[in-house]
Amino acid sequence: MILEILKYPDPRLKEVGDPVTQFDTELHQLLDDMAETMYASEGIGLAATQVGKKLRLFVIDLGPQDSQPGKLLEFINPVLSEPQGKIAFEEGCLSVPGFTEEVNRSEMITVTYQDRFGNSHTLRAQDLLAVAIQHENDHLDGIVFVERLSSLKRRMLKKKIEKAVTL
Ligand code: QAP
Ligand code: CO
Repeated sequence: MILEILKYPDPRLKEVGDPVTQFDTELHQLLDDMAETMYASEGIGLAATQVGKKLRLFVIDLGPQDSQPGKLLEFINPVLSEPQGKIAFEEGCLSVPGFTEEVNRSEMITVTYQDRFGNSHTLRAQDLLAVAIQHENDHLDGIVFVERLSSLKRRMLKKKIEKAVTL
């Protein structure tokens, strides 16, 4: 089932997600629906916050990467650590459609997370995957990339978004 994606500045995008405690069929249905919703919108990442679920989980599929097919990744209760390096990346967001802006992130991070069955994993990620994980993890803390911009860029982007909304 395709879910409705909340659009910035919906106040529900500011809610902080609760840890997932039940690794049941309801959780699996939500993960499946989020993947379907992400693919239907041609996104590469979607967090539960963006579909109005106050839970700490997100899905990512970067699409085909150096002649490898795309792979769906599911992250539940992620915890980020060991940031290394810096990268400026032109980010977009399914909750801010039609707008992109360069955001500063760590180039490399370690993420410890659970899969849909509750098993724990650790992954060292870099470049686009590291950026995607940081972007989606922000959603779980109620942060949209717009809030990560310098004050000047943030003011300009917010103005552009307001203008587009009221058209
Ligand atoms: C987050 O972003 C992300 O404006 C996922 O019109 C951002 O899926 C991960 C999208 C940067 C890694 C790097 C945006 C689709 C999708 C739009 C997305 C749009 C249509 C964004
Ligand atoms: Co986003």
